[in-house]
Amino acid sequence: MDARTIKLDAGLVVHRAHPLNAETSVPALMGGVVMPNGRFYIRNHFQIPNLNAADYRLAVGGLVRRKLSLSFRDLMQMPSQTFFATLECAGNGRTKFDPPIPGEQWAFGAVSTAEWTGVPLKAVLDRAGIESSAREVLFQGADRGRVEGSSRTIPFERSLRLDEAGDSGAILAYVMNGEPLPIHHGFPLRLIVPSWYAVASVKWLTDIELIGQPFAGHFQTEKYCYEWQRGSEDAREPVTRMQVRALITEPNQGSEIERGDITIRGVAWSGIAPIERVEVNTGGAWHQVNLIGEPSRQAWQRWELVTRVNASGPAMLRARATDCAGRVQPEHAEWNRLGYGNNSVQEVTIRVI
Ligand SMILES: Nc1nc2c(c(=O)[nH]1)N[C@H]1C(S)=C(S)[C@@H](COP(=O)(O)O)O[C@H]1N2
Ligand SMILES: [Mo]
Repeated sequence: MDARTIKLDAGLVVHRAHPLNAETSVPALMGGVVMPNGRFYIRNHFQIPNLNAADYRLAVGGLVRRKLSLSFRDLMQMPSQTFFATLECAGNGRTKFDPPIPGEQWAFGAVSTAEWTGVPLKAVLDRAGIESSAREVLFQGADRGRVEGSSRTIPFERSLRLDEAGDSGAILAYVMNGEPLPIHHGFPLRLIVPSWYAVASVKWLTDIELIGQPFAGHFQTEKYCYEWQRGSEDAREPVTRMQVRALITEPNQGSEIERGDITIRGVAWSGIAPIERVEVNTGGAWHQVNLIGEPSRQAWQRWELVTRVNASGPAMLRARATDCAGRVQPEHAEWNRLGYGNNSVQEVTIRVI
């Protein structure tokens, strides 16, 4: 199997070419349960590494009883699992924070859903045998480069605590929507940690190391942490599971809609618990929408509402999701220094004619 370069679809908005960063346009978010691979948002910190499946090896080492070096074929021969999972960049919605925050300027489209197939992480860890002194699992990608404030070259690396890794249902994925994992999304192998902000889902995975101390690398402790100002103190917390959120995918911002019955559609998800309800406001009361498909903590659910709008002129549409753990989307998510987890209620203005 070769690395496939995907044809990027017109539904992608490219923010940067080097390294490639592109979000799914809001109209493209509409519709299917999954996002076609060519429209799936792309978030890269470094240049894309070009690995080939024939000499690929996944090394598993550190505090294990048996070190492993698994070929692509070894991995394909292990029992696999397939599921739908939504990936959302923790920076999705960053442009809606005020005051503005530097970093990739994501609107709402740094989120997509795919059907992933791969080997359960647990099966690989069981094969290696975890030593009792191990505390975390560290995942390393093949991509590397320099980050601000340092002259060293570093790899993209992230860790999970052993309890988090165990509970998460993570897989080492090699198939995305029935196709070999495209190069942009981590060919030949990537971690998928369902329900977590996608930074946890390390692409181009080449090394798994069991370590005895909390990992303190750049992408773990300098980035991907909420930093809130609380009075004179600073509060800090790592980005973990996705916050509850609904997006309106139809109608589009700025569109003209005829008076009468209008159809409002969107998606909603939460990494904490399945969605319980989504309510939509067109200017007066909140209306409960119809949720479509199966509730899941791992993947978004589509929703739809047909409602009457009689007055012509500008109208503001808002959608608010609540999950089964009782988390409700806030009117305004709390501003944080690096601009993560912005799940503020989205506002879409249309013109009724
Ligand atoms: N090796 C590697 N893995 C990575 C990244 C990266 O830059 N390098 N970016 C992470 C971030 S921040 C996100 S949001 C997701 C994006 O996955 P996608 O490009 O498949 O949408 O990959 C994660 N895994
Ligand atoms: Mo991200």
